[in-house]
Amino acid sequence: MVKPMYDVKKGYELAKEFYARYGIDVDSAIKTVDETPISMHCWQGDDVGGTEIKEDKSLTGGIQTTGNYPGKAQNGEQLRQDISEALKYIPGKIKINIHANYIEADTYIERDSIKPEHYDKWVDFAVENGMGLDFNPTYFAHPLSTDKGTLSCADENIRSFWVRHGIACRRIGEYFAKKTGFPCVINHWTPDGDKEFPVDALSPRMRLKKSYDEIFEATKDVENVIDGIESKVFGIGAESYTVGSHEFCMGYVMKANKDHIIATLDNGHYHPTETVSNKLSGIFTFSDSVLLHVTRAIRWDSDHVVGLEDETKAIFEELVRMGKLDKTYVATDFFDASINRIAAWVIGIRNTRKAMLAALLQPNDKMKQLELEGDVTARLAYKEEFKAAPFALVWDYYCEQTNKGVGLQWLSEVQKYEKEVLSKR
Ligand code: RNT
Ligand code: ZN
Repeated sequence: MVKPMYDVKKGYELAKEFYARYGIDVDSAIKTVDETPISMHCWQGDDVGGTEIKEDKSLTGGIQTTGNYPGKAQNGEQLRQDISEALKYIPGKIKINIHANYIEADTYIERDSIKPEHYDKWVDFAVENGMGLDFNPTYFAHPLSTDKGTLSCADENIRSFWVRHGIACRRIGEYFAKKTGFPCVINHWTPDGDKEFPVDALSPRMRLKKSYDEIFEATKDVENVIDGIESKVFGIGAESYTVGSHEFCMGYVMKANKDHIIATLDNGHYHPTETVSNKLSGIFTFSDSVLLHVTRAIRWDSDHVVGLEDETKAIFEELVRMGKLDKTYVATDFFDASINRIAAWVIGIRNTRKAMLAALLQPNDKMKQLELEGDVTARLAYKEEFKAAPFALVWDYYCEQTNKGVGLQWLSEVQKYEKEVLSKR
């Protein structure tokens, strides 16, 4: 890699001195950041297309990738090659997160008949790299996923088909955990909803509850799998009503009262004035854990690449200040097809980890103390002061230490890969 543009070590020493004045231990912050896993979503690499053997691979369910940047991965091999390229520039512990439609079999396998061995190439990849493997049922992009719904469908044949899919996925999750040695986090998201507000809003929700109950009951022997239940405010084509609303999903998780069933909060899934950062303490009052889908919503659930913006930082500040970072499963979920897809991963996941570091490099105990004493003036002074603290110098040092590229060093490498590999696809 090209030489650093400045003396990174010197910058780190200076920053260390700055933070020490506030009693902040830079090295322990680096250690925490490095050891906190981020689950890297595979679907940024191919616009959520998947690797099922079928004609129509169009994306449905009210989510969309926009853009047509050349070089998208065409199969599992290419996708893993691209993930490996991105991982060269992403520091810290990573898990790989795949969807059921990233199956690799010789023929089309129906979603309710998928088996662990259909994912062995992903398992081998994870094991070779010492990483955990997370999973997601794919309740969308399928002829039986229509505006009639999936797990909430009134047609019993369709509903039970998707229940069987959920069951198969939990068994596959257990297999992943066994093979990799890391627990498998599964996220359940259904696109079910209505363009208009339904006359009967309750029945679909009762059926969704019944479906989740059936999935968990049928697989209650499954071990080392954690299940996130993801809510959403609306999707394209289902603007008025979402069966798995926030209240529904939170209600389901709390009522289930099982360690492995937790809420998934995707920060693209709320009204613009609602923030995930502000919801976390409410969730943790009643639940021991949470699954995060870190994304960036522009006006809607647009799934832009994660930015180092206020809400991203606020989410990690909340987790650090509550002492819940190690109780949180952090996963990324965005899909931008308008830029180099490897750069999208690198920018978004680096930003996620950078926000984590920025949150750890704050006088959190001091600010809590000031708040307790009612010194709200000093609290604001500290908060504002640390927005411009030199955490980037610590970040650069961390990237150098882990050999993941300081600053924009990764960019020319990714451009080279685009020229040598992506442009030839
Ligand atoms: C959709 C949800 C869901 C998906 C992935 C592909 O709005 O965020 O998590 O993005 O499962
Ligand atoms: Zn999501």
